[in-house]
Amino acid sequence: MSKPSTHDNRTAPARLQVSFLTSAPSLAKCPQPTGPEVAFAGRSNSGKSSVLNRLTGNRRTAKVSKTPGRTQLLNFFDVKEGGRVVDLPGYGYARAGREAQQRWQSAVNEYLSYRDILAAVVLVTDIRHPQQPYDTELIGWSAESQLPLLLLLNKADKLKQGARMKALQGVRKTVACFPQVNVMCFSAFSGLGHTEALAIISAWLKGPRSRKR
Ligand SMILES: Nc1nc2c(ncn2[C@@H]2O[C@H](COP(=O)(O)OP(=O)(O)OP(=O)(O)O)[C@@H](O)[C@H]2O)c(=O)[nH]1
Ligand SMILES: [Mg+2]
Repeated sequence: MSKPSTHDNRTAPARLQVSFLTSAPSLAKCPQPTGPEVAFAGRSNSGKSSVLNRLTGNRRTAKVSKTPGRTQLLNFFDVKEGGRVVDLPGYGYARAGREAQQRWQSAVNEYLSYRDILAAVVLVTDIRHPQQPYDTELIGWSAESQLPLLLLLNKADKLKQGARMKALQGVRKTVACFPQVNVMCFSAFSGLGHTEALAIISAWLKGPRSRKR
């Protein structure tokens, strides 16, 4: 028999255990709220779905695609230990057509503005192009809404260590005035940042059920 590990992992799960609940095209069609929800937002193709898959340890949780605009609905997943995670459609995908873009955009905006059960947001950006226009707006909005935000500089595997740290420091400086924002490098490919991000998200999912309005 192997020797038992001295490392206690009971407080930090190794992955988020989720099951797909439903997809919604608008706030009105969202499922009945239960526990806290953590939403994954960001530009199209920044890797929101891939990040979620890394956190669940299952490549098939959310659909990933090289073609931007893959996620077109609000996708809800029940988390085994309580709460939900929501994979949102991305913003800024010009080729989707103005009408489709506006439809997703207004569904995302409505969800972020009026979903009382929303506990926190994971903002996924590409480390090579962080803080694009709408990203900055979302950060400002989370401050006004008093909603915690985890800013992931995803695709960190695309940069060498020096460039990665430079990007991280640059972004940290610009968000220093937002105490509700936590920034970290992440790679859905290599798993960099996985443990830290998971600890933060798990704590949010166990937190109070709704935000103050
Ligand atoms: N190198 C690298 N590529 C990544 C990483 N995360 C995602 N990608 C790639 O980026 C592309 C977009 O990934 P998705 O997870 O579908 O992105 P998304 O933000 O959900 O996109 P939409 O649903 O269109 O908004 C895919 O080709 C992924 O394989 C990462 O950490 N490193
Ligand atoms: Mg997606």
